[in-house]
Amino acid sequence: MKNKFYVTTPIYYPSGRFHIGTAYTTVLADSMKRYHKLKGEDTYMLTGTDEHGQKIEEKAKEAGQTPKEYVDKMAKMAKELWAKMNIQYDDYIQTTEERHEKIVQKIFEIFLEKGDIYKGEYEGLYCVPCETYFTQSQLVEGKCPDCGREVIPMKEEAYFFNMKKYVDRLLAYYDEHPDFIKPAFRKTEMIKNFIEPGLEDLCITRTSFDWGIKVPSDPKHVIYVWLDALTNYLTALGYLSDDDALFQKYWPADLQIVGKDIARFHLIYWPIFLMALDLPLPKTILVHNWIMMKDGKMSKSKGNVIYPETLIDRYGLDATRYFLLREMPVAQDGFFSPEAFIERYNFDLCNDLSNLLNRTVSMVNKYFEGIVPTYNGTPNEADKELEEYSEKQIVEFENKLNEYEIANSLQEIWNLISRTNKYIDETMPWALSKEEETEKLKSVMYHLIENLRKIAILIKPFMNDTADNILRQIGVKEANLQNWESLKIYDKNGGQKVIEKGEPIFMRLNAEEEVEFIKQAMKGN
Ligand code: ME8
Repeated sequence: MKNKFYVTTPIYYPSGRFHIGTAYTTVLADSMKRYHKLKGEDTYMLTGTDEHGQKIEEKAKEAGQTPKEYVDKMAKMAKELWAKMNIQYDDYIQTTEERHEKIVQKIFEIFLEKGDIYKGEYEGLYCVPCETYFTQSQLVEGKCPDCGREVIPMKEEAYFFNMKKYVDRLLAYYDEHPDFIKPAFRKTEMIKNFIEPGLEDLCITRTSFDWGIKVPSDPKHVIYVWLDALTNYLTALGYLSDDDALFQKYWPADLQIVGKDIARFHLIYWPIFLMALDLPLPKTILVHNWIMMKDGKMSKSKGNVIYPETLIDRYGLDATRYFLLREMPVAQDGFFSPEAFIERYNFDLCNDLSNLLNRTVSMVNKYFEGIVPTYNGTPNEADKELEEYSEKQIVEFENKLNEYEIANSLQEIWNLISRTNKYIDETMPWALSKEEETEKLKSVMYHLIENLRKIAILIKPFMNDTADNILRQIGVKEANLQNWESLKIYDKNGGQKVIEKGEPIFMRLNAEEEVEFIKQAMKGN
């Protein structure tokens, strides 16, 4: 049976345009999906929007719309952005869809019947934008520890989920499954900050607002947005519905990607809900840090927000995706600055990648009239060294990617690009041509084309169109020379390939002008 790969992003809170930080999770999930697909696995990717709660109710009112009109408009906007970013999701779930609401109600009743949910009274300090209650000791300088805004005292009759019952099982699970939480320090953080101080039972209903899924047996209660939202990963697959074929096939998820601010919900409550349903837990939950600006978080009031559309329209999708993935260490915050973006473009994409392609294609045209020379010889020292280096880099790349060190995995590809550029300088094809060293020259051209083919396959999950463009320019048409398996071989049928020189894939930018352009665009946001 083929391997399967189910990857999810958090479902987004529909509160406006997505900036490049929020787009990061989904670009990463899409890249992981494409990588597994390229390896021949049966993949499935889920994204969506988290559409209930008091904040949405208020936003819709401000916009003069019903909450449903408001969230549908937001979901449409999100889908347009994902189309522009070439995100290959298989399903988009809105938590206001019937397929989700019905099952959340079923899950609530199951918990109630099992005695995992009980009725009590909740009193606490509530952050409206985060829809979370906090205790006094969790506040930071008297304000919400997540968003820094004011909290208000609230009291209401509510249902609670008995988290304490599952704490020991959760800790044992953490212990026995080292791959469950990545990076590992997030596990320590959960234990130290939330479990050791004593995990509170979680209040899972509200009566203070209306916009949410009603408790079927007690409809003045609305199901708390986190129980509602988290279960989307199951309901989208048809869990507990008449047709649960997708659920049977894809659950448990192989990878769930979330930002650091929602780690607590995904690393503590989510696994406990799954345990209470007697369901297996996702194989890995990857928590990534944030993309920050030099002056801190992106925010409209600071005038430092950058939207993906601005970068895509001017520099192309692949440059935008590359920057996001390359600048984000995952376990630490990454930083956006106009200077860093243009530098990555000019150095990594233009100098390193685009030039390697241009130089190679021009030389095959010049020395062999555009036909990649057939090569059946024995590689000499320099060629052999290049072959071995390439093999090693592919292994390094996969090792890093499988540990979800995305930026480092891209670095390994760029090491291969640099090494291949260096190979041109070392072998000096122009001198070989003058000296009429035809066999050596053939070998150099052949190795360059083969390395470019490998580089194109390696970057394909992240930069699909650039990869296709490279493969077209170097004349690789056969599907079996574009798949992951073919990274293992040096294809001996060079003579079949005909170069199709095209435009350079990335052209050098005027750094000063472009930095200014991005700065102006940020001010305009
Ligand atoms: O959290 N850099 O939705 P959301 C990187 N609805 N990632 C960032 C970021 C930044 N600057 N800013 C935000 C929600 N994110 C809930 C999820 S899941 C059952 C419910 C990430 O739209 C953030 O960490 O506020 C989160 O993973 C995602 O964007 C969506 O955030």
